[in-house]
Amino acid sequence: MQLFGKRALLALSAFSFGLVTASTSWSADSLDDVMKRRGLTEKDVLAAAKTYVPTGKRDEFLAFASGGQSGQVIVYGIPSMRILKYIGVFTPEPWQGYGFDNESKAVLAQGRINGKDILFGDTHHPAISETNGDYDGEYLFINDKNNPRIAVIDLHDFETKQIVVNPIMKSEHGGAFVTPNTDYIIEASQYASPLENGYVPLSQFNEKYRGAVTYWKFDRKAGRIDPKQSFSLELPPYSQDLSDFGKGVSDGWSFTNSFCSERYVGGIEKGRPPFEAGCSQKDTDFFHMINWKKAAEVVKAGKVKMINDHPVIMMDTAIAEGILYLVPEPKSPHGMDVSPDGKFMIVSGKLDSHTYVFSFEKMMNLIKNKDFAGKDPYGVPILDLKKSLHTQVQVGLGPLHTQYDSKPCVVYTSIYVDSQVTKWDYCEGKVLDKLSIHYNIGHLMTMEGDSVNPKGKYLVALNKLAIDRFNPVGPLHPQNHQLIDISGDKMELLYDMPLPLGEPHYAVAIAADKLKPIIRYKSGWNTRTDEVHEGKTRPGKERVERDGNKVTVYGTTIRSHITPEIVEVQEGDEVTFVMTNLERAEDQTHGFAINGTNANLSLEPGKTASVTVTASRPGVFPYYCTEFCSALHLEMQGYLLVQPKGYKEVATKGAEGQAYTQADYDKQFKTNIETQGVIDSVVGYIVARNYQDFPPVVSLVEDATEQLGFAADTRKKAEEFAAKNDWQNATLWAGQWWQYQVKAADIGLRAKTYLDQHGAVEVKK
Ligand code: K7E
Ligand code: CUA
Repeated sequence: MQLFGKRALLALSAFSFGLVTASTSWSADSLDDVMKRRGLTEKDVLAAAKTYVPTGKRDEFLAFASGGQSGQVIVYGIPSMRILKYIGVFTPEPWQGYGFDNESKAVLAQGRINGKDILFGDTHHPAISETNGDYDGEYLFINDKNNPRIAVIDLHDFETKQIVVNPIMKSEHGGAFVTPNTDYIIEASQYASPLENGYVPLSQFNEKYRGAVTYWKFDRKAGRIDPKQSFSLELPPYSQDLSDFGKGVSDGWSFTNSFCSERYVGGIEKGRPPFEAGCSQKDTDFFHMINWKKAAEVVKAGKVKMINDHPVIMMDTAIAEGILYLVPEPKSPHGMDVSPDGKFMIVSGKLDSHTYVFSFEKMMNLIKNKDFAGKDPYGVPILDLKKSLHTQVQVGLGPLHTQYDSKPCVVYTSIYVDSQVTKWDYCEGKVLDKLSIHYNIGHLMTMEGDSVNPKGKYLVALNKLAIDRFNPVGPLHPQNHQLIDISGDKMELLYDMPLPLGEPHYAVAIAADKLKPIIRYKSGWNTRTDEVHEGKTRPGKERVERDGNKVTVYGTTIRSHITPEIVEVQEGDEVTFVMTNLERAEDQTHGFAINGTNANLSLEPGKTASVTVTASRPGVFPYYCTEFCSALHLEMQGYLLVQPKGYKEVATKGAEGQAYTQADYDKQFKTNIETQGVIDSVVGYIVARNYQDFPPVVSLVEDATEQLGFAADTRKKAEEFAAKNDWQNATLWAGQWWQYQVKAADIGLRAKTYLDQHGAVEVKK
């Protein structure tokens, strides 16, 4: 403590004598020197300048990428490609305490299937909530392909709030996509299965196996999906794939493509050709055109079958009501992307070199005139391919997904086999530019590129293979997201970003200024239910309650102590720690972990979270804060002591460390008075400047003021003990007083640095 004390004081004195000043010197290297030394071309330097975001500056867009098999969502900035966050969604994420605290465990438990915890997800398609077809930045939805589920993430705090399990699907792919006002989130099945649970032999595939599409009702006010208001449509057993909602003229309709409309059932082990052969025989597959607005009315009218307690519009009803049609599309299609005005649907055939542009107007006319080319085996009317097409463009081998530019008629399609992005004009039907990527692109994403108002500027290629792009790290390579400048006529590759968390499929990017996340919670907040936590604890109200063998610890954290510090329980007790972080200061998160357990909390400012452990064996279990939150972070500690059954206390002497005298107290007191002088000079420096023009500094000053308030309180305690000649407690409380001073000084110096770096000026009094 003394050593640190000297150092802190030195730093403080150095400041007060004006020795610590912002560095103004710059590297003597010229740009030419650096280019030569690092072997950079002018093009490299230009690309760097287009992506580099200097310290303290922020990105223009935020991307939300699916985390693939990690079951998470990855957030990064564009154009810097700096990773900002992994959001725990379907999989526990220790740093955020996700899947470790009781509150988030309850969210993950919503995703249980047949009572089983599913601890991974295969996330594919994130979708941002929309208002009038524009991203509004409030919510993010993402699907799990393997265990058909949709998660709701609140973009006010970037936390997962809800997981819903699809009641009838056994696998899915065509989700999550939203209606223009986020009334519904779509989820389409992938591999056909019986909608009921239970065994059905594959010999009954045609009759009993089915596809489906689910429309999940989103309750915007509650910020949650309402499963009671959600419904599904039974579809033929074609492997349904990607989906999109209509908008503008096509609002009210949704589109879901499919592959393996051959309905092949495989059997390679019996000497039959594999799925890949049987599922790609026909020249065309079908996309489904569904009038979801009318479907919602059909559900209201009760024309549904309840399957697993969930309303399903059966195919014959859908056909009779005129809400389901099929349109032939290139075989083994991928991608279903509706144009910003809703007039066109772009579909690519993975085994075709063409991309097909369908005209909504033409298709509606065919439907209106009952001009059908035939019916499928289930009686669903089929439209004629040629009569539905606007145009067809040769874009390259293995086209997949398409995204829209801010420039009218301009789109970008990912070309998987050729490893290219093709820029083309879907109005005129001509190719404009091609760019090679590395390697084998899946999805691609332009800024707000699937909204009614695409922003252009950048495109990210989400590549499946990285091969030789990065330093080798073993056989499992990172994924490669390549940033491409699309502001000019020619696309320009700017940057390769390795992503090592899983295989992202789709990503969406939103203008950063549309997001308004909070920086602290209302105090005592249950962040998963968005209500005041029932175990919220105010400072001074920390306590331990016992009810039989259930012990509840109502605790708090604040720089730099956990209250309580000693918790004694008996072997066999069930102990719940409900911890409230009392901090109001930005970024002052504390952690909480207990030795020998999975207890692991992340306590952001204002948050209350709980964790339950069973004291199954007697012993000494230290707990501590896992975030380096302050100079005395390591001292942010405590003990969970589990006494053996029938334990009797025995008196011992020399229990703890050191004894203090009046001289110790006087010395500490003197240090504190000196420190106060230094703090006063820091405060003087700040208030002599226009600090009120800088909101981050204003909140730092508030935080420092709070710490000084604590310092004053503890000084009183020290002096009270001193008056009673209790030098032990007097000295220790004087030490605590000094701790608060150091925290205040630390915050003050942060404020001072900020002011220096942001050009604060002296104000005349
Ligand atoms: Cu093309 Cu799941 Cu959207 Cu992968 S999907 S690439
Ligand atoms: Cu709180 Cu470390």
